[in-house]
Amino acid sequence: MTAASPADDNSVRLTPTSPVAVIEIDNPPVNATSQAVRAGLLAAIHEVERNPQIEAVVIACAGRTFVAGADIREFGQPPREPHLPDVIDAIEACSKPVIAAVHGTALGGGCEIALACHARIADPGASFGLPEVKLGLVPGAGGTQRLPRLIGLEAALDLVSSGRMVKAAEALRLGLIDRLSSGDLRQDTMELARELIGKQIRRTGEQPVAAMDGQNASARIAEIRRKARGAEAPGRAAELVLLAAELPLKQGMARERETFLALRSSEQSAALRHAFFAEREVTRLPGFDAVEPRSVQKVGIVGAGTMGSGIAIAFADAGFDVKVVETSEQALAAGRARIADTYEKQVASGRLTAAARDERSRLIDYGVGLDTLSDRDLVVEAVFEDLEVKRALFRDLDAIPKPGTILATNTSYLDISLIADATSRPADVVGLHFFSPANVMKLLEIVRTDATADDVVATGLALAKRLRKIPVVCRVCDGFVGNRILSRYRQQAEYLLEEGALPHEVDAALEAFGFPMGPFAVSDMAGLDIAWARRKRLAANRDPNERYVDIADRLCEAGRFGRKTGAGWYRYEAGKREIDPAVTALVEEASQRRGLTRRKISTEEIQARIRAAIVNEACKILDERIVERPLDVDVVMMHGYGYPAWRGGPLFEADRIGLQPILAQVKERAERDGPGWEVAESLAGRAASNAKFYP
Ligand code: 3H9
Repeated sequence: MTAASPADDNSVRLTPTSPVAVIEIDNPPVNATSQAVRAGLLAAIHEVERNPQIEAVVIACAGRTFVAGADIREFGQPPREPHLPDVIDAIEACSKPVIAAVHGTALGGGCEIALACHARIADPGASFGLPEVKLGLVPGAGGTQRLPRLIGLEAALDLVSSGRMVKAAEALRLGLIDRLSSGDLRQDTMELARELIGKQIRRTGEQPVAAMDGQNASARIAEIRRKARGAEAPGRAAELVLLAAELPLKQGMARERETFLALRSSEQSAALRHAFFAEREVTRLPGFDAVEPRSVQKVGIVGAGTMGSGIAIAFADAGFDVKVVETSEQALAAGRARIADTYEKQVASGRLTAAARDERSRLIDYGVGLDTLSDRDLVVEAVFEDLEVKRALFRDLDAIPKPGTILATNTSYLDISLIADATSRPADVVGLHFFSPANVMKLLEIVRTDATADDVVATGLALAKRLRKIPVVCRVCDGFVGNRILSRYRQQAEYLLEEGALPHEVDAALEAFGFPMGPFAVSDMAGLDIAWARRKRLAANRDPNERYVDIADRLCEAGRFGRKTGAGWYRYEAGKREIDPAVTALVEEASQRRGLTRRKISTEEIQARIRAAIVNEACKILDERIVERPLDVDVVMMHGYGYPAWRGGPLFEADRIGLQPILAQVKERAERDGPGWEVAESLAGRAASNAKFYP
């Protein structure tokens, strides 16, 4: 029997074998439900209904995955018929059994197709999820109404409001799928289809849903909204899920569609779509398409402190051969214990199996002294943040690994060109700035000097992909992209203290903005001592005209290094953060020393000033060509510094709200705050002409 193609572009093929036919979706790269796929699926279902030889049908996908959702690129355009909910309704209404054969990821609209089938079978490696909330949407093709009918309200609330994916085994436990394939997925699905011929069809939309107690439901919704930190979609999605217990499918779906269409044209969804594509775009550096990366399998890590251990784990988790070196047996033992402890915690919490821990631990070898690094393809230095210490280390390192080995530094502020100059091979030197904890945080700044070879930068990008990190390539400047912006943002936060705000007010305003934590709470968590040491080192070179707030120095002088000492910007009673009158007194004294009369500062002013500080510094970074594109800054801020993704990052957001008010705010700060706060050229130019950072 030959395959017919109900889609114009061959993206959906029907093989009308008897008694079980196969509909195959083939729309690379991820089988998204483009208009052609929707039309093709509908035509195929109609043909299945019409053809008396067909008694059951399998829906399967070609390529690496089942349908990974609606085509996100179509969201900026008016919806085109046939709409996915109608196609999916036709699947569910089919008078012959329809079985989904799932491999790869069944996400969003793809998961919704599977939910509407009359049975679902999956490859053990498959995953399922409704990630629409991550795009500022709710599922729009029945997901909120059908999922609870299969797995109950409680579990559906969790999946729909978090957007989390579940693996096939969990999907089976939850009742989302009926069977796991034990070998050949297609064959197993055909078998299941034959079993279902002549049996009563089980339609998901007709299944009852047990309601949830009203109080419990309200508490869950409140909790979901709180966790969403300003993102609208999770709460809206959760409300729709609850409707499944109250309304028949058709009415529930009408409500879902209405919400979906409203959110599809929302600012938050536009921002989150930008975030989605920006995360992928950063991996493609203009002009680097044809540059071949170097081959890396053996990695050396110098330094087994917090950063070094985290980096070692990140590489071992990705299957690299890792060697960690320290200067003494004692320091090495401490590092080894730190790594073992991290893995133990992962096993205890169920995130890692004992077998995986053993396998990863085996990939990490330990040694004393740099000499043991001679066979490495890449060496990452993660020692004390001091230029001379690092230069000396690179001088020693220069003589050891073979030619072509990449020498990377994990510095977060220092001038990498000066570090590279300490070697005879500056073209092989690059910054790989990991964020703490390095095995968890996704962001990786790849810092190139003027001398760094192109294939070294390309290797950084290729490594990021293997490490499952999000890379942003930038050039050298103090603090690179993220820490440079952070310094300005923190400085502005401290100015606010001197002028009348208190630490908890600044933190609360920024948490209301959508940051997971305000800057003072973050600082207490990270510890105040490292930044203090850095300020002391830089004190001699500081511009005496720059407005300098010394409250943090005074906290440190009093031994208040943050959570670890029980006190910092707050005091901690049994781990709980509390406002400390001693800090209030220090802040008020600082205002007096500066001769400022304290005033009440509104949440809006705090947010506007911090935003202006971030955008202005981001523009300076663009002006200096530290990064190539505005989206590079957005990605750094969203993935390394908690800038709310539903705002799309600072530069995307600046365009959406308009540059004029931001420019006005920056000008005012520049006048008041003096050196360091000059208006960025590109901000002044763009705002004056109303041009935008994004087209
Ligand atoms: C939805 O379904 C709404 C419905 O409820 C209702 C409708 C009415 N569309 O990530 P990768 C591209 S909302 C268009 O690098 P991986 C991606 O841009 C949707 N394009 O691969 C990239 O292109 P390029 C719900 C898409 O293996 C290429 O595919 N679904 C889409 O690391 C490879 O992607 C989602 O939110 C798409 N839906 O990860 C799922 N998806 O090569 C979003 C991917 O030009 N997708 N592309 O850069 C993902 O999470 C990951 O892509 C996936 C593969 C896990 C599938």
